[in-house]
Amino acid sequence: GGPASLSRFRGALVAAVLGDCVGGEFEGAQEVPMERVLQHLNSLDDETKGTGILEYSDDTAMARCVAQSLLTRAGFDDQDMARRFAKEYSASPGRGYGTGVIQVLKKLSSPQLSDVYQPARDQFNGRGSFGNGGAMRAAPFALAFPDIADVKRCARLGAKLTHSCSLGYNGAVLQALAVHLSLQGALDLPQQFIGRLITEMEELEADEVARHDARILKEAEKPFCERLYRVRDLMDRSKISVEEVISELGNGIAALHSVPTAIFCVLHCLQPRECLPESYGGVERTIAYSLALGGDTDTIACMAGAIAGAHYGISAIPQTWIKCCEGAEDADMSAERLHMLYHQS
Ligand code: 8NA
Ligand code: MG
Ligand code: MG
Repeated sequence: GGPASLSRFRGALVAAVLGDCVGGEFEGAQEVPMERVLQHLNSLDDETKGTGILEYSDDTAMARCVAQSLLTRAGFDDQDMARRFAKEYSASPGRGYGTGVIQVLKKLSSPQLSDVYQPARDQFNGRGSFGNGGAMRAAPFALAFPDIADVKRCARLGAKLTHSCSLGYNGAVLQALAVHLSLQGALDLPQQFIGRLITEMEELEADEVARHDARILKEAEKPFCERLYRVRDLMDRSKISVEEVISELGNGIAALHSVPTAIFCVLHCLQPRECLPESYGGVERTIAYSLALGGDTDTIACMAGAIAGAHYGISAIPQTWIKCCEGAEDADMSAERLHMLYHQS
């Protein structure tokens, strides 16, 4: 489909859920041979195997809250979104939330709370979380607002409800921007795509607070920019080992060690790769490759899935995968409603 077509919206939200659901199998594993990844993915196609339904985790649980809040309020409403996070957590606490964020979600359910951003600010002795929990749920912001300034502002505030460290919320903005650009068809020109992300992050990371956080955490002056430059170098290489990707970009639970990695996965898989089956389309390649990196596989595959799904569209996603993943059909319906909201504004 063309820029901002319904197919792209559906692809983005559905592939994000698939990445989360199929990625759960390997979350936290440091070495994941591609053979095991392909075995796991093949079992989804084989109905006789009775894999059953793969459950979604915190990534999808929170993304559903974001989408529902944006739809119900026809825009960003921090109180409403915070309430939904808290309610979702208390209804299903066993979805694999990070150990820190649980404290925030408990505090957000208190009726006495006057500032919904305060619990997040209190995390980690006042430094705030730099985890990828803000980024993993950022895709719906890109699907709700056509204006890039709204995407940036709302993705940042939405992340700050749980992640007040700039290395946490800037990761969420980067993820939302990647989905936003992909929806517009920007991945047709990969060099320009990465160039635009770098330009945007150069501006965001020039901010005083971001520079302060980077200094405290002993990161580069502009940490996300530095990583995106590495992505740009790596994407031009025809052969690159999994070990090298992990050591250059990371595969961990920090936004800095996972959002640029997810973006790299999408770029690397724009073309067929020797290590992946020829029968695979772009979404399948991207998700399979993300899982083979190990580490925070559900979250990296979820984020890469959203960006790739926005590029290839819903037709690139196997029905057999959709049927195996909890919440995939729901995501498809939310995407349709977000598409209407986006084109209304
Ligand atoms: P979070 O805010 O609790 O952050 C995740 C973790 O990052 C924390 O528990 C800390 O260990 C560490 N961390 C974050 N900020 C700081 C800081 N300022 N100082 C020191 N340590 C810090 O949770 P989240 O919502 O960001 O979740 C991130 C990931 O963890 C997600 O992938 C989610 O699925 C979850 N998770 C990961 C694994 C895994 O093995 N990779 C397992 C279960 C859950
Ligand atoms: Mg998860
Ligand atoms: Mg995870």
